[in-house]
Amino acid sequence: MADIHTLAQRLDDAARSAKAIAQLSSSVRLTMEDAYAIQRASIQRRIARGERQVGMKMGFTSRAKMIQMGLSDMIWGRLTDGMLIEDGGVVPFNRYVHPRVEPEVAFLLKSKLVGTVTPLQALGCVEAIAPAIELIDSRYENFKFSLEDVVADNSSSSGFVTGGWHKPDFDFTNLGIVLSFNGAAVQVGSTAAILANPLRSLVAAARFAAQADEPLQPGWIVMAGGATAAEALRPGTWVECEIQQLGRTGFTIRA
Ligand code: OOG
Ligand code: MG
Repeated sequence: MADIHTLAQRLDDAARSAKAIAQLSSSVRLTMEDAYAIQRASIQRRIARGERQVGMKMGFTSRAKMIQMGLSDMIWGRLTDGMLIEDGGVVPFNRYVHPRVEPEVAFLLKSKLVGTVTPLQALGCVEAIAPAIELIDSRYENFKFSLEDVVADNSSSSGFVTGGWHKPDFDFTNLGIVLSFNGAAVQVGSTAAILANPLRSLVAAARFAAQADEPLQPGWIVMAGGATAAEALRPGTWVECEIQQLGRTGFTIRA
């Protein structure tokens, strides 16, 4: 049986020092239950240092992401205010091990959401939607992991930025997306790549929240998952995500 707290500390230390570690599964046998317990314990360490949970992220909700990472089950992670990147802000490269970015859609919740819900019920809990970028950074060497390893590592969650919020009173199921580095497109896609409708990611998030007994809270942000494959960041890059009808968001990663 894995020692949850020791493993959580190993991952938390790796994230804070931006030093990669070996996959946990190379030395211990982990179940998915262990993996989520480790994730929870590592986030509790952040909370104990004064961070606050501000939402949830979904992972592997598009074919592009599943194919890129060779994994095909949906996963989730916890977002804290310490991961928030200011829209148009600057972050230092050396805070991360081997950062990547991916274009996403973010939901801002206006009411509690948990359990088995329909897409329409999920939509009823959404205050607004925004274009977003997730900065993922695996704490494992070579950005390689099993499903249990990545879940324990908070599903690679490391940073996120959101643009302007829009009332969700229009059809956002198939909006064009461009992810660009220094103004040049590096990934193009559509919100339809996210489970054919990003609301389905929110439906899944509500189900996971019920399993974890941690309802999604009003004011929380839910990141729907990368719509395209992730792109590796190089120091000194201005990253931007533009989504049709939703506008843009971005940041610069400093050398
Ligand atoms: C795991 C996290 C996946 C997404 O949006 O699919 C994820 C990873 O690719 O490192 O964030
Ligand atoms: Mg993501």
